[in-house]
Amino acid sequence: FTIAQEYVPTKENLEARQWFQEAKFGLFIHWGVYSQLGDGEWVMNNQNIPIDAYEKLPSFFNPIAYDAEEWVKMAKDAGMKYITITSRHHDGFSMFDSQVTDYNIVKKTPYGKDVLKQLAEACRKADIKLFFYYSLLDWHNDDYFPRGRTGTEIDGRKEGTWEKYIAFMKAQLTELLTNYGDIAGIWFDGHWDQKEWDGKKFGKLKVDWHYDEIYKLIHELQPQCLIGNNHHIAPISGEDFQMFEKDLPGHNTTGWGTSASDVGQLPMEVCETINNSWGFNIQDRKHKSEKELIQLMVKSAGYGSNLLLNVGPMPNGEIQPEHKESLKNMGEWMRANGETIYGTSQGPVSPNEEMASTRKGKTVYLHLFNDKKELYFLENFDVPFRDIKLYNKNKKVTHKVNEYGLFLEIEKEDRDEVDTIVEITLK
Ligand code: H79
Repeated sequence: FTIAQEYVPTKENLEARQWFQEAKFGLFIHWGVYSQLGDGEWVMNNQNIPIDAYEKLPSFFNPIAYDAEEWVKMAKDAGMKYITITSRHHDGFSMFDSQVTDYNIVKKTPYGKDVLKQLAEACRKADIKLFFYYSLLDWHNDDYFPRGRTGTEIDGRKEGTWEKYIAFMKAQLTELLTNYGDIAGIWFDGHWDQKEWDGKKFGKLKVDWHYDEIYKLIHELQPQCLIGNNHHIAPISGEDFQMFEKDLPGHNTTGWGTSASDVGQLPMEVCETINNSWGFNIQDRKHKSEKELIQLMVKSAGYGSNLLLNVGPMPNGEIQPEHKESLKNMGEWMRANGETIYGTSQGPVSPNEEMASTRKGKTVYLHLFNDKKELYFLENFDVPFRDIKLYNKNKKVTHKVNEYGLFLEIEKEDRDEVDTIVEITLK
């Protein structure tokens, strides 16, 4: 018998994890031929669009306004340290030059160019790291058989062979990790498609995803490449970070989130939309305010996690103007306060609706979100400290310690509508 080999990350990989953990803020990009319908990236499934009808979409995908350098500059100005882009989403269309399927941007669109290649070059020039999102599930490929629980009504696929599908994914991942320089990570999604679901929770997994082989292949090609998988369960051996979709670590407001016991020991990343859609959606009016977005980032950091914030570019290749505006504002905030976020780890006070905390060495940054409140009580705060003052202002904060914890008094004039930052210097 054989004993399963436990994954041991290489030195390069551990260094990359350290970089990742300190990076704290990245840009997620959902862009594909679906963007043209303005109804999100799930449109093929949601509207049960047959294969032959959906296959018309690439024939007029021509993003003449796409400027990779502009995207990268936007991300950088927002204070983001990396970009994660959809190389192939659930619709199965490859947004890159692939030799193992013709169903790709170079072969099937009038645009005819590899958008990932351009992005990879722009990222390299600007010193931004690049991750590829890669869907495990596929609504187009015959070999994605047995079918998962989504896409079941889509007409036009034949029955194929699972092992061929695994080989196809390996070939594409080899392309993605060979033709685009150093790739910071692969972001898998769709695992849950092959799990039973009773309307409330997931059940048994129906297939073997061959993660052992796939993860090994990735790490052999690029040892520093960080593997994450949006499977909504505790990390699997071979993974390097854990992501949380639309929920903070250990939370489950979405119904498919995680419980505290699912949160592992790996670097973490929360992903969220600026509005309520990943792919371009013309009817989405749920744009989050600057305050909501910044507080989300701060709370993520309060868990020691990164925030991967999404934009869904328009079919012409431009980013939605209101999303650009949000990112610009976040960048301004980051330039003033980034010191309290980048390179920090989880602070001594767990995040809640009213506060979060981050920590760097002997400094704790306490982030207070309620500008209506004068007295803050930090229960059981028993870390010995020297000094408490307002961040970036030369002003002490009135405070008191007793057997219950620490009391802070924040005067009205010192409160910030988005985040009042208090700096606690530890002994
Ligand atoms: O790429 C974006 C989305 O398209 C993808 N992940 C982000 C990053 C995503 N797809 N689905 N979801 C996220 C969550 C939806 C889960 C569902 Fe289900 C799968 C809804 C129905 C099937 C989980 C399983 C909830 C019910 C069954």
